[in-house]
Amino acid sequence: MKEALLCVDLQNDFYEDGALPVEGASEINFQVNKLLHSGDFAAVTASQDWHPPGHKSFASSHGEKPFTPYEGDSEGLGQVLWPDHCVQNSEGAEFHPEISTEYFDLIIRKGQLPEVDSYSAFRDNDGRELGLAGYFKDLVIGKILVVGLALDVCVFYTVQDALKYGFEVELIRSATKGVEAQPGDIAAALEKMEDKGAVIRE
Ligand code: VGL
Ligand code: ZN
Repeated sequence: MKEALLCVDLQNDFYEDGALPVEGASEINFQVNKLLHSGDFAAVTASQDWHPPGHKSFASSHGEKPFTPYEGDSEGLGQVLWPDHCVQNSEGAEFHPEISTEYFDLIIRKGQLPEVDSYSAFRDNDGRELGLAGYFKDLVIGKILVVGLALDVCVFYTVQDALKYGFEVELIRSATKGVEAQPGDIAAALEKMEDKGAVIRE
């Protein structure tokens, strides 16, 4: 079976000095690069969170503090408001300088609509396809190895969508870290992904 690697949101803003920092994020770079250098994959893909300034998922757009709960699901937004992050063309939106991005065959930029968020690399929160599933199907990819940030947000939604589209999914635990916006988010995300059929590999 042909395998693909999918690197979720390995961008400066999700690393320790970024706007929406994930604790220990830089510790995954070694594992991610090992996979990138392996030559094991029929396709190497990456998602890049890519918001216009004033995006509706930003707390600042509502005059609220970051991590305020937000009842915006019907508008394709998540459950909390985020600090401004991954603004298009900003340094925070760039891939981390340690990541071997020269191996990326395809980069999907998501979260570009001002009023809709996109946690999954496959589709916006309101269901609009971003093209990744078709790309994998065309290449007859059967299994996707997922790595990246953040485990309990974009990785979580990406893995569930990959399963929904019928791919086998392996999450590489040593190559992902979570934000834990609410305590227990990481454990809950891992359990749910496993329940739905993802293999969690060390
Ligand atoms: C992400 C929150 C907001 C992520 C993106 O990449 O996990 N989290 N935007
Ligand atoms: Zn975002």
